[in-house]
Amino acid sequence: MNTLNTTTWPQGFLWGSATAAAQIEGAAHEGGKEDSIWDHYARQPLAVANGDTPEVAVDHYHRMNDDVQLMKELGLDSYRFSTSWARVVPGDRTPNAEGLDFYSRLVDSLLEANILPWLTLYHWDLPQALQEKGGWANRDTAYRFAEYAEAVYTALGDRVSHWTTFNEPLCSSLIGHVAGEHAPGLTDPNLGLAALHHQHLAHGLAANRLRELATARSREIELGITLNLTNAVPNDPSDPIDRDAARRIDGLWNRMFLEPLVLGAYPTDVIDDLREYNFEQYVQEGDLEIISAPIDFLGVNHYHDDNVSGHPAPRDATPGLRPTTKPGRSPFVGSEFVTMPPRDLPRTAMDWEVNPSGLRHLLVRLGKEYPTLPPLYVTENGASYDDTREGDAIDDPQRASYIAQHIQAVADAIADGADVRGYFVWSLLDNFEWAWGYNKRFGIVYVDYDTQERIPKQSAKEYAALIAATKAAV
Ligand code: IFM
Repeated sequence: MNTLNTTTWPQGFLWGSATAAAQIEGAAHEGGKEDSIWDHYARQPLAVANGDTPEVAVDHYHRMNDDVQLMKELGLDSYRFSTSWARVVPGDRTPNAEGLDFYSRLVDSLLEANILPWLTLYHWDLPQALQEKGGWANRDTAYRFAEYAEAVYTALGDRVSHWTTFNEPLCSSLIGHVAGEHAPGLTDPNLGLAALHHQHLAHGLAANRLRELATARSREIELGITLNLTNAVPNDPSDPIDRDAARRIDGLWNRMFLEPLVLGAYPTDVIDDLREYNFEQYVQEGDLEIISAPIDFLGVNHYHDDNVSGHPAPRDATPGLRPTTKPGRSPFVGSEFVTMPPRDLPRTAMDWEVNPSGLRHLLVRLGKEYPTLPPLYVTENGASYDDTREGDAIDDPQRASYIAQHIQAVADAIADGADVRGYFVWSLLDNFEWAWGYNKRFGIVYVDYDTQERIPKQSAKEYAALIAATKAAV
């Protein structure tokens, strides 16, 4: 990492790391917390690899102060974490003071360590009690989300300036409700599309509510959302079937999320692709105005591009880019059969291609295609590899190199004119990787799941050295 040009970084560029409540906290039924959809889903047979659950995770709930100390030692400017709705408002009842107190102590601890708290309100863990009332397919959940946002703001708004409404709504809508590979594990395109629109609405309602609350208290607030955006690359650019499949994936995965937020409209080609589902039935008058409430930043999560073909995959094809616990299911809506044959690139333990130029391309093209976009932050980027522990050292040269190459790609994007203001590595700690359970390690800090011991990996040390070098260069 030290070979990176440390002088290209804009003043105030934020170096951070990210986690999410359900992936690290544990204490799933402690301190007043009740089931989230992930607690419930993980208990279903075959839902999660090895039958793993978020019940204990990496016990961050009890080790929070030590984890903040680790962040301080790494020299992080900012820590991106999420609050658990099921901890803050368990069972869809009234706010839980003990749950809010945990986040209040976390925020105090971060500020004490001079680390900017970067708070995400929804990283996929809906209270199960709300799922039982229809979850995201029920429009009412959007209004409940704004109430939850207000409860968190009331407790933390005096100290937290950076607020993200949603993390990767693509996953919590289509992957959870169409592919069935994430909680709530449903496989109904109609529910997925309803969830997609209701999550957008929830974003807009919460953004407006947070802005009003901050204004009434004369507080500065930075508001945004994080999307997982991709470059959909036609497998054979000369093949019109592959090109159209790439258009559909770009439409469904990128533009259906970006455009209502940024342009106040859904992309017409995708609405047309979805005509058999009558997507517009979910959109009421005034919704798009709410959804396109101004934001101050866009968080971009990017790990790999998507190589898209409109032709059926060969029977023996390498599994696709999503967990394959339920082969045959797909996060696509529509009748096309879209596959992702591997390109000739190195791959991570997730079988995701390593292609840093994709990140550069994405960051640059976002600014060009959407000139009204606010500043960008890379709110997640990182890699899973099968780490092995040799005594007290974890050498993870592949992850260290992945991170270094992607940080270089961010520097190159900035040089090409992209307005990128920060980079958050995913993840601070090894953790519960959703349907993959504890099988996939993304942390720059190793966690021994038997003892909960934390050991910074080589990648953590190199990331810390890079942060220190960029600061020294200013
Ligand atoms: O672990 C996830 C995270 O919760 C959301 N973005 C992708 C990461 C790696 O799969």
